[in-house]
Amino acid sequence: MHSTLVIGILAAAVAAPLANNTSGPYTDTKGNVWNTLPALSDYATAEEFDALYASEVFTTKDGNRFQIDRPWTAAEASQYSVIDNFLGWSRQGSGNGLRATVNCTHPVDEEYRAKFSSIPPLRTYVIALVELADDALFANWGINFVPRKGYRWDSNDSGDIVQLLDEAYREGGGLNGQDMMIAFSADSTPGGAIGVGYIGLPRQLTKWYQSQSAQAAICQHEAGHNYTLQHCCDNNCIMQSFLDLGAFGNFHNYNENCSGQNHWSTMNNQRNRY
Ligand SMILES: [Ca+2]
Ligand SMILES: [Ca+2]
Ligand SMILES: [Ca+2]
Ligand SMILES: [Ca+2]
Ligand SMILES: [Zn+2]
Ligand SMILES: [Zn+2]
Repeated sequence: MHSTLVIGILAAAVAAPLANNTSGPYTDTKGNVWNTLPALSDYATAEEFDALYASEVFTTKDGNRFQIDRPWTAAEASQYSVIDNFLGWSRQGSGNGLRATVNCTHPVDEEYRAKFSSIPPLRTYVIALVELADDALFANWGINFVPRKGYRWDSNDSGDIVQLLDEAYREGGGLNGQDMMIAFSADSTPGGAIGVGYIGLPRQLTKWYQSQSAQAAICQHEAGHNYTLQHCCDNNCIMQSFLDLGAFGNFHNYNENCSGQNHWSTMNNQRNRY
């Protein structure tokens, strides 16, 4: 089968009223209520933050569940900026003869659009980013993300990352008849989170962060959440609570304690979800 990748010209947002505009306050699994999400910058060390929140699942007022994908510490930033230059990205494989095409819509906010001189290079960048993100999904489980539509969306500059996710969904016209929303934002986000994806829903948002390959890794991690994965403690798995570029493309394949999941087999079971 052969098909041409087409992503539409960024259309103006459709003024269609959609639900899901009630991100917070958030509750955690212990029943605590959070008016603002905990931020790495409020803690002395990443270890302290991770011990409290790496495996926590938060719930919006709508009942949508998510986890906090924290930004890098300064030490991690220097470590991973070195790794970034040496990664091989092409893992496209056979998909084991299976195909699960996931057509995608891509709301892009004004700060992200401003990184580019015009729409064509933005479009090329987003398509390449999403195509990197799905390589391991396709090779292992036949999940093929296909960028189909782009949308202009203007992000509220004071929104937290979950509010950005919901705003992108609302102002980007929801799923636009596609299977999944993969949104992009370069807004300054209180708390510094780098991405978010609802657990078990086809909605995710990747922040402008570090490099195109780093953003592809964020997008892949959020896709894991969309396919019901939760954070793990395997230091070679992309589903850790912070971005590990060395783990790009890897999903652990055994029953792991922090997540309570086998990420590889969960993905395998969920491959036709969307
Ligand atoms: Ca690909
Ligand atoms: Ca693809
Ligand atoms: Ca904005
Ligand atoms: Ca807006
Ligand atoms: Zn996460
Ligand atoms: Zn894992």
